[in-house]
Amino acid sequence: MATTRTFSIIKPDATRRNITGAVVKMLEEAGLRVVASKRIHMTREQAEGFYAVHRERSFFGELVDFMISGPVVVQVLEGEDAMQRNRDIMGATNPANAAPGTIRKELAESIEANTVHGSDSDENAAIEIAYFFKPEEIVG
Ligand code: IDP
Ligand code: MG
Repeated sequence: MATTRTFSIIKPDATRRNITGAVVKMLEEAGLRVVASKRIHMTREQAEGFYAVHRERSFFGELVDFMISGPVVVQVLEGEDAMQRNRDIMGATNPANAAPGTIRKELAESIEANTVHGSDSDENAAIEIAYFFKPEEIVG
């Protein structure tokens, strides 16, 4: 299995509760390495562009409002099969359905305020990484 990269966001519910360290600890314990990280407060335009694939979904407006309600931590994660590994440790979108030991089961507040984003394919990971990071910001 190859070493690959994926894109992660620690969402505003986690920065608000001061639990970004707890999230990173779970990512690291799952075998992922943070090779780039920055705390930002997204603009509405940035959040709408990032979630453009969801713009027809009923919750799009609320999702954008939530994602700009506070700072987030955008990250590039590296590891063996990083995209799938990250999705596995994140758990299901709705924390009520997430498996024990996953970030969303242990830490998330709701289906919307669910603590973490993770790319859902290697292709989208590359697109999402490039949306927030210049190549020279990914330092290993
Ligand atoms: P994912 O984050 O597990 O990949 P997606 O279906 O891509 O889930 O949805 C993107 C984000 O939109 C979710 O992480 C969550 O914050 C929000 N979301 C998804 N479904 C709902 C919903 O039914 N109500 C409100 N927010 C939702
Ligand atoms: Mg998704």
